Amino acid sequence: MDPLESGMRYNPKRQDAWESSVQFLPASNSKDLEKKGPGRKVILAILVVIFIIIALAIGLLAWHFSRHNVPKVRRVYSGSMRITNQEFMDYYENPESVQFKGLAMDVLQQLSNTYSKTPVYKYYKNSTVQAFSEGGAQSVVVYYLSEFDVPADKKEDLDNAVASMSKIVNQGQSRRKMNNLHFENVVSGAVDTRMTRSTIQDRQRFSYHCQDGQVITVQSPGFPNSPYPANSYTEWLLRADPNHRLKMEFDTFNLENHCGNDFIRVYDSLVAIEKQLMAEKCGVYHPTEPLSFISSGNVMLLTLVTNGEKNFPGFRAQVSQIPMEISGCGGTLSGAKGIFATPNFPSYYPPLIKCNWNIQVPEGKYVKVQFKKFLMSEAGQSYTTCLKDFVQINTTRLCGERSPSTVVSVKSNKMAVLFESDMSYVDRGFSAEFEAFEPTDPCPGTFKCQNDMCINSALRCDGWNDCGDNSDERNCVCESTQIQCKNSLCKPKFWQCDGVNDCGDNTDEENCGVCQSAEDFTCKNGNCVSANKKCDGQDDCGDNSDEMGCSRVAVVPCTELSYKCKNNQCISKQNPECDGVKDCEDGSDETNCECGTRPYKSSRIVGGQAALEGEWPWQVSLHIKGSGHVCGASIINNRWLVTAAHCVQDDGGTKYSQPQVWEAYLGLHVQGKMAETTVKRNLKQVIPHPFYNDYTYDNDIALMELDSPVTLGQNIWPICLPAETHDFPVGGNVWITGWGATREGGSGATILQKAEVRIINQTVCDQLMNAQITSRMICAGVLSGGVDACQGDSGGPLSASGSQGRMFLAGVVSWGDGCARRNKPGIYSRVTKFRSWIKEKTGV
Ligand code: 4AZ
Repeated sequence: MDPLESGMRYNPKRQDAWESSVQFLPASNSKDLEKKGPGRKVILAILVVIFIIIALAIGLLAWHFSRHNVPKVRRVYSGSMRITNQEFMDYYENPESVQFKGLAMDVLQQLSNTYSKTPVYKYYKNSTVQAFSEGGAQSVVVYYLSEFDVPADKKEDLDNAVASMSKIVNQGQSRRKMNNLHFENVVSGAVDTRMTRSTIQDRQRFSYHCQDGQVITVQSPGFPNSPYPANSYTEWLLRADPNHRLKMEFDTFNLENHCGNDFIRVYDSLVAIEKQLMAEKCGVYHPTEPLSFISSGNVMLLTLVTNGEKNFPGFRAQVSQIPMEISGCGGTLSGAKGIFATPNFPSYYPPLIKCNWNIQVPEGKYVKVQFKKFLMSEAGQSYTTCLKDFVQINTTRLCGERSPSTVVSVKSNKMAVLFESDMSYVDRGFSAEFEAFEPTDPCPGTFKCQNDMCINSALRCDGWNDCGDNSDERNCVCESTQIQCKNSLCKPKFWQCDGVNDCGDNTDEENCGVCQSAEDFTCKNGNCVSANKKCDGQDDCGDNSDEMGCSRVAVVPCTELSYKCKNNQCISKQNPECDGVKDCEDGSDETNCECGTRPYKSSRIVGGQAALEGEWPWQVSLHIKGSGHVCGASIINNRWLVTAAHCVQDDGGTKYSQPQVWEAYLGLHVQGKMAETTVKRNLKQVIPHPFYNDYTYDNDIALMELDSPVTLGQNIWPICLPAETHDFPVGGNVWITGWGATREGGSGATILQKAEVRIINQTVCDQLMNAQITSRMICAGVLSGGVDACQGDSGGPLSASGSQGRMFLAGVVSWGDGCARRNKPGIYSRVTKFRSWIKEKTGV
């Protein structure tokens, strides 16, 4: 803001006085001026000078006051530096000791002197020494916090001044006095403002020093008996003996999912310095997904910050000291094949580490390395130059996240692999496999991709990018079942017009609408209307499809596509249920939304098909008493399950239709292994759909009522039922889960399995399945084969992610032509078609 301008605005009274003084000016009488000659001119000149002086004074005052009106903000900076002319004493670990206080006072004095040499000193309030640690030979590291009250518009100047503290300290020291402390390695910067929130009421600090063989447990306040407190800041200062590192391993981690609210941070320091932040975490980590951190030296800081919203169970971690020499960091690798990984993989590598692997394969062969997992992401990293954490082979640098098809080869039998991490942010690193290959035949019996990967030859030209660089799909002659993309790729015909750009150049999604003109919009009912009629508030199509998905949610006539609110008004938003936005006037689209969320989501690291425990908390295993698992089912509230009608049809001797023959296992992960959270229930009633057709599998859905309600929780939780008008778009990704056969004719899985498939176009599916698909069915699968539901999965959920990751029950596993065959998708009962029947029978 311009200070003068604001001065005028803020001092209207002065302005009035100014105007009145102008009226008294004798110069207003021009005749007088003429008569008296030069004498009057002098007076006039004096008056003008006075006028200017007063104007300047007022302006200056106004500016002064306006400066004081700029609100001040509190800025907290953290820093650490090495004092190279002090020897560390154990007393320095105790802030109550005389020695600590003495050295702290000297540090603060000198710190204040240092700030006094900067233009930001006028904003300086005070500093506090947080801790000391060993700094190597004859030196001590000091960790401190400095507070400033700075006008909001000067914040950046202050940030810059503090960030360049090392320069200021060095300049100051060239003129240092004999008994001054000598500072080096200054690291400083602003503290994250969430950690200095004014709402924080509860501050706690714990300090531990790990001894050899000792394991220290750190846990969030109240753990495990109560959730962590609201509006709190807790820090754990952790130390190890010199020449050791700290390892912190979380065995429980359950925080709010939104890091803006509650989060932990791990620092490679004893004070919260951004430049030495190793990681920030929130949400839930599954016990099988290891979360552990290793420091670069003998200190580590853990902080927990919470706000006033929702408090979760919290965390527990074990802290121990490990030798500085860390295992798995580099070395010589020889032989024809072998594996290696970053230290602490699959958990986080330490900061400031450098590992060199020297690979040597038999003479005459060449060597290649395939990175099966590669996670090296960090804020501020450029993925072309990779200057922060990286892997280097010859001149090739790799960083960021890379696909498992990343292969690097050298034309030699020797390869040097270097891995380096910098002082901030750590990730999980890589696991890699090296292998020798014949220079003349790099992929014996298999297909060689351009990126040097070798893949099964049968995967060539199958429409799938198996190499990762598409080289297995180039130069193919398309089969009659495939379409030729403009870019020369071949893709299965069934992928045409499914809403997914499979070709990469959109060939498969062109000319999909029935309307000829490019200016026309193709309605869902096949009508053509002018494209500019879309979202004009009028139902031009006749089925409202031109008014769906518009940014403005409108009340529209009720059709098959519009969502019906409880007050019978229909709105134009697609899938508005439980999306966090109140779209209906009566708010009914956001009621009964305690569903479809899950504590664990599949992470980047746990691969494979086995689900995580608790990842699908609505999945049920239905057992016939005495004979084990038969079908799957889904929890829709604390009393009701949805399954397939074909699971509950009497069959010879077994009365599957009778509730007493069944037992339902809720919260089960491994067949035959009841966990603490698993609940077994008998059934009160079984209600198959009245129109279930045993021959066509039409209306293949049934309801089951438990004999008593279950307590809902982390591992037992309902899935959301979609509204009748909910749209599961073709090409959309959905999940199937179950303990069914892992291949056609095979036996069932012990651990709950999961697989991702796509919704398939209804017409295409009907063609593929010999015209057996009714509107009560929905098809999903992977048309190249290999992924599908199978025997034993029946009755289980087809889960589709809605907005905000909430899961909706799109289908119930029903039938198929074998399992996982090419061009034979899985067929599911379309739950939207049964929404009112479910409501009628269960009230859900
Ligand atoms: C079954 O027999 C079954 N491929 C379930 C699903 C599928 C096939 C068979 C779909 O329960």
